[in-house]
Amino acid sequence: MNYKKVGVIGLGKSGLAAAQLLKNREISVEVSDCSNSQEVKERVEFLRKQGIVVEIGSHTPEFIEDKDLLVVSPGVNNNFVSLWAQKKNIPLISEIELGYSFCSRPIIAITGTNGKTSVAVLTGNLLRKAGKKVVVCGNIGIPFSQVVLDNDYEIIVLEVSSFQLEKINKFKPYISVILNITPDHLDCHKTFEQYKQAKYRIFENQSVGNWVVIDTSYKSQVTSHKLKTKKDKFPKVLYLDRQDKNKQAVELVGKILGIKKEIVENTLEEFKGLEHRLEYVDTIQGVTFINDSKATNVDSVRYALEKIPFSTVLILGGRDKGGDFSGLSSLIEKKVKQIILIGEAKGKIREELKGIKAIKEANSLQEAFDFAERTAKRGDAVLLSPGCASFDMFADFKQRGREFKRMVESSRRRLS
Ligand code: UMA
Repeated sequence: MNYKKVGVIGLGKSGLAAAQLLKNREISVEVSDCSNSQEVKERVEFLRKQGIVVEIGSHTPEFIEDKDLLVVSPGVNNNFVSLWAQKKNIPLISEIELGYSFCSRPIIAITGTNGKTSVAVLTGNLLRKAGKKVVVCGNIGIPFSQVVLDNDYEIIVLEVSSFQLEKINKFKPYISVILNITPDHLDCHKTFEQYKQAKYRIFENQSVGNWVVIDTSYKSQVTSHKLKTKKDKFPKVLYLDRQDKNKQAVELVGKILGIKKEIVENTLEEFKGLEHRLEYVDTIQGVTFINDSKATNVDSVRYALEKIPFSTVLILGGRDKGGDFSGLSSLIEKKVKQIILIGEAKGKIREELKGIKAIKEANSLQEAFDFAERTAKRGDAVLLSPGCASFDMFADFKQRGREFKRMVESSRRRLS
């Protein structure tokens, strides 16, 4: 890497890892975060001890002035920092692009609007069973740059988001997997088309010897990319054409890597699912409680409602990401007996679902839970599948899910 002074924008998990990786590679680095939170201050202290300069409280044009590269955290979007950088001709890259520039191991990169964490975890399990030293990282919670710094792996499974892909340059996985693309993050990407284009970037640098595993409905996208690329340079493509796409994706990755069929089957059989993703919590007095807090977009609520065999009291809402809830109308008619809305998106969702079902608004998750508990009858389910981000009321979807589970637990104690 030929940069003399790099700026890292955002000091969350990925910014912290990026700064440490740069420092470790003896590249001069400074960090800027717009917040003054306690969490940020703790990270600042940690970095300052290593001699890294950090600006907090706001981003300033002076900060970027002397930088020749900016590494932008995935959560930093449509920010004026990009405008300043554009004016000064300073390139911007994402944190996975930074990690990639120091990574010499093969990467299996997995993206998609929904199901990418499950496929990443399953792929990790598969490789582990096949005797490989594997690490599963990225959007799942462990920054790629951290993994590159630790350098303790032979193959990497990387869950990638559109925000990370939007700012790649040379990022080139050995296998790329695109599971599905449905509207999400439209508060940041502005249009669905922009979001899709960011996702397709996962294979733009791949070439002969690499593999693309992609939902068959994106065939035309692959074909047009092939036309742009010289034919002999293009990676091999395998299409996902079954209903159970997540399972098929893992099977195809297993096939590419030459892993025995029995190992693939065992891995799939043993998988118990993920926390916060259609997670069964308890059944109390005949009412089943399901935590699907990881459902942060409309399509994942659709998925949950399709799977759920019960008549459902559904808790929806949080911070809106630009999804259209009216598309859920027919499923809601069939499966939902009561909707309870929480968070900033209450008004918008009420408008989009007007006239469909009984809708109640609650001021907190606790209030929603109490009402759901009173409304649900034996044989029903209470489903937290918000279809929105959590940041208006919680630190993240995990905290939201844990709160829900705590409420179920206290209800269990009260009633038994
Ligand atoms: N910040 C600024 N300027 C801004 C905006 C934010 O300085 O304009 C600062 C904030 O004050 C904060 C930091 O940036 O201190 C937060 O950075 P971040 O939002 O990029 O979060 P990280 O902690 O670095 O976490 C990121 C991913 N977050 C996002 O993509 C929003 C995590 O994915 C990921 O696990 C982590 O890197 C490790 O790779 C989370 C996520 O919500 C789970 N992902 C989205 C999703 O799954 O839908 C894409």
